[in-house]
Amino acid sequence: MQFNLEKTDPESQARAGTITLDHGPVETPIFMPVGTVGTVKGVHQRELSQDINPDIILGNTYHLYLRPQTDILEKAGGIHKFMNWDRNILTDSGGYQVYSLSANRKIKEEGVKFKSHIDGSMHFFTPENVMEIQRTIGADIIMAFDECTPYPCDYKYAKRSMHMTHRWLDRCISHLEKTPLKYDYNQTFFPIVQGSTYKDLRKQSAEYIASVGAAGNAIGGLSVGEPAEEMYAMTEVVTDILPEDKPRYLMGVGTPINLLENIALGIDMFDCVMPTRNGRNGMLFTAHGSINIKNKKWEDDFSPIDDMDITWVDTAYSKAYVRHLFKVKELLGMQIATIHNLGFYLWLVREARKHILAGDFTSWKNKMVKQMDKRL
Ligand code: PRF
Repeated sequence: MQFNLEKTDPESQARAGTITLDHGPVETPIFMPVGTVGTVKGVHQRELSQDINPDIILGNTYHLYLRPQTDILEKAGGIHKFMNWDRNILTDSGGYQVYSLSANRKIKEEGVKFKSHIDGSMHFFTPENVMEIQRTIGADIIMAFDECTPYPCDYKYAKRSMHMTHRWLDRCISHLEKTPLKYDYNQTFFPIVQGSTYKDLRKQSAEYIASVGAAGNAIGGLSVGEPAEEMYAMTEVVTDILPEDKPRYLMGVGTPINLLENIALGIDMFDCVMPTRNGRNGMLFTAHGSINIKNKKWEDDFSPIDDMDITWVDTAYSKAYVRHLFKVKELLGMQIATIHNLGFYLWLVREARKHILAGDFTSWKNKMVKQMDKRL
């Protein structure tokens, strides 16, 4: 993997760059659509590649390990072939899903014992087996196995957990060195900063993570219920320390406004279920604020869902029609909302990139934040 930093905004820490991976270049800042179980829910690969057009999408180790299971992915020749996606993929390690989804999980130094949310079966994740699973899934970027602390989290727990995440990181790295690649392309490993909402812990964690010299670095444990201002304060502490010449990935973030504020603090990569999940619930994001398409006020509004016409669905369908689809629970409503929202998120990060390159990111960002902070 190579990272070429093209420009930094004069008035903020925002950066534009290009990450080069074996399944093509990734222009940053980037938003990665979430494809948890090997599908970006509700979108065909053709629509994803042609209409939404991301350079990279995300998959989840936890989910893929449970279903279809790693032996099937290995027989398929890896996740790209299995799901017919020939651009880049990043897999999260399960270090978040295991805490948020599974029941009866027991976290120990050795690893995490957990009960599947599907059938109640027992499983054990360790830094070592999670690296092997990610080798078999075959994503281009693979993540360290970490513990994502909840919010709020007491200082003592956050500190102990952070140190364990650091020890797990050492185990991930030494095991990866012994685990050969399964397919004919490279995999790049990203470690994850933790430390909850404590500045001193975040600083310590960022220094530790920077010291391992990985090709890219991630920030976890944020957007777990803390106020946005607290998230931004933590991002700032960490981006100040993480190396400038490596991409920085803020995991599981966030709203369109969160994206722009964190880009301003030096983040290059994001992923979040919000555009897809909220879309399936009838929430449409636009440059002028968010719309609850199920609202009665759209019943006879035959104007396009978004006159910006970013993806073809924006002007092909009226608000009244999409509201109707949601009301009668037709699949097409969710599909339209998903394509629209992902199209909007990708547009937003591409615009951010354009404005960083043009040198007027900060004034554009401030205008957009004000504009998007509305419910229509
Ligand atoms: N760790 C991992 N994945 C994550 C997170 C984390 O802390 C988050 C936190 N927002 C989202 N996804 N491994």
